[in-house]
This record gives sequence, C-alpha cells and structure tokens, in this order.
Amino acid sequence: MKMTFRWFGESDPVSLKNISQIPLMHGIVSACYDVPVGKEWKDDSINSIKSRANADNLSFEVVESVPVHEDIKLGKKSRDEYIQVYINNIKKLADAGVKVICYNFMPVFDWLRSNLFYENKDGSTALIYRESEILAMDPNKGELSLPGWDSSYTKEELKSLLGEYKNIGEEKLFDNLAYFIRGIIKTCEERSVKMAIHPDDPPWSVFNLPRIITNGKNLGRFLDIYDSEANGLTLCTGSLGCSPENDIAGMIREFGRNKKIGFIHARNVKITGERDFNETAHPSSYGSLDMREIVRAMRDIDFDGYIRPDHGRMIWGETGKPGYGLYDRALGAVYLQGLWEGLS
Ligand SMILES: [Mn+2]
Repeated sequence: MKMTFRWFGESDPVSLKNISQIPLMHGIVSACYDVPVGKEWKDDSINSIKSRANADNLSFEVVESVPVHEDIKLGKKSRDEYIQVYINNIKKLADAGVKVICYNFMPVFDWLRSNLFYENKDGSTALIYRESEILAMDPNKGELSLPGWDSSYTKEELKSLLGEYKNIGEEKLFDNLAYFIRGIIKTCEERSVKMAIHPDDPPWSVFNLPRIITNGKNLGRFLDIYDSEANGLTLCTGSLGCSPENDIAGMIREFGRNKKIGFIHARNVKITGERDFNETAHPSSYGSLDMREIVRAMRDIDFDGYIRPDHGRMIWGETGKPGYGLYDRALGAVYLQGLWEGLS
C-alpha cells in the first residue's frame, strides 16, 4: 500500500512540505488542472509537478484526473480526435514516470453534493448530499446552482448538452466507454500505465443522466471490456459506499485479487436516509462503512497499489477547498496506516 495525497498545484493552500511531513507519505496525486478537457498537456508542466514533488521527497506516480471529453462519452464523430489526444497525454505521463491514471465516465457532472459546508455538532464542516435538494433544481431551465461545480458551460450550452444525452441510455454510454477503452488500452499496456476508472458519485442516476459505474456487477462488466491489468479501477469507498447494497470489502477482494485495482480512495460516509448521506471523519464509528474490514480486505489481497484519503472534514478552523484541507485528510492517512499496521 502506497499512501498518497491529492495536491492541486501551486494554488493549493496545502503545501508539498506539509504533505511530506505526514508520516509514511509516499507521494502526491495531481494533474495539469489548467488545461481544458480534450487538449494536450505540456511536458514542461508535467515535469514541473514531478520535480516539485521529488524535491520534497514525494513521488508523482498517480494522475487524477485526465478528464474524458464529452464527445467521447456521447460517441460523436469527433471522438477519434479526442481519443488521440488522450493517447498522447498517456504517453507523456508515462514518460514522466506516471503509473496510474484516474478518470471517470460520468456525463456532464462529475460528483454532486447539496452542501459543501454542513456544520457538524463539533463545529467541523463536511460535504453532504440530500437528493431532494438536488432534484429541486431543473438544469434544463438553467435552475442550477450546484455547489462546487464551476461550469464552463453557458446556460444554453448546458441545455443543449443535456439534450444530447436524451438519446444516450446506459447501454449506449457503456458502448462508448468500451470504444474509448479499446482505443487507448494498447498504449497503456506498452507504457505500463494502469487506467483506473472512478465510480459514479453518487452511484445512481441524477437528472435522468445515465450512470454505469455504480455497483459490483457493473464494475465486473466494465472490467470484462478488456481483461488486462492496464484496465482497472479506482475503488472509491465513499462513492460506492453511499449505496447500502455495495459490499466494499467484498469488491476489494473480488477485483483486487486479479490486480484490477490500481488506486483506492478511502473515506467514510454516513447514510442518513434514502439517497442522503454525509461525509464523515474516517474512523468506522463515524459512518456507515467498516473501515477496518476494508483495510483487512486490502491486506488479504496484499494490495500494493496507491491509496489516498479521499475527502476530509474542515477542522481546526482551516479554510480552503472543501473536502481537501490538510488536517482531516492527514488524520485519515495516519488512521489508515494504523489499521494496516495493526492488521499486519
Ligand atoms: Mn473518490
């Protein structure tokens, strides 16, 4: 298990020095966040992340994420050009020593929350999801103020994009994902890069958009598109764990045994109602997930991939990007290491 920590680059209030002082920290997870989706990344930018990280004794071996252009998800003619750009980015990242690329295949929106600053009784704040508040908005009418989603689309563009997805059901989206995987996977195998798809968050359809990476059955179906260690998963405990029927430890044993898990996002969530949940502190007693059992499953399969504490609460008065403060994620990282050592 290699512990990592997400870093958003120079604008991140959390410094690399701070990250390197967290016990047992292996490296950072980052990306060229200023490049628009579908454009090639610059070698200089990639190498500068790497050299900055290395100067603080941290590796840069995991990218989160290389986003997938909507035309690929929609299966448009232009997808081949965007797949070629994606391949070029994989090659550049491999040349810089990147081993795992995290990405997702969620239409239009990636993660959704209704409040990024929910105040817990102890004064800490956390991200929460209340389905009724999300569904009270109609994105087709432009009634959309999703916290944390800085849209690069105008109202009209968003409306037309949502319109295009009306003809894309789950099966069509799955076919488009399979087309994408078959397009890039040889390059990944040649360059020893593992692609690691992130589950949909939350793992169900919202605004009638199709979602296909949601449960164990769908993860298995996805992996069957192409059987290779290069075609794998980011097992996000919090995303999958919002759905009570998902057995996270079981998935780690099933898919991790065949080396199909390149990256784990570890965090706890408390299911507070049907399709409602709060992100919580990492320890098991705060949420609905048995974190010890999850780490035990990782031990059982001798997990040697990358893991990071996913989100944390904001504690001790820290401000910054909600979910991505230093303190609670650092506590999470050390808690996970403690479980790992205790189970060893
Ligand atoms: Mn995640």
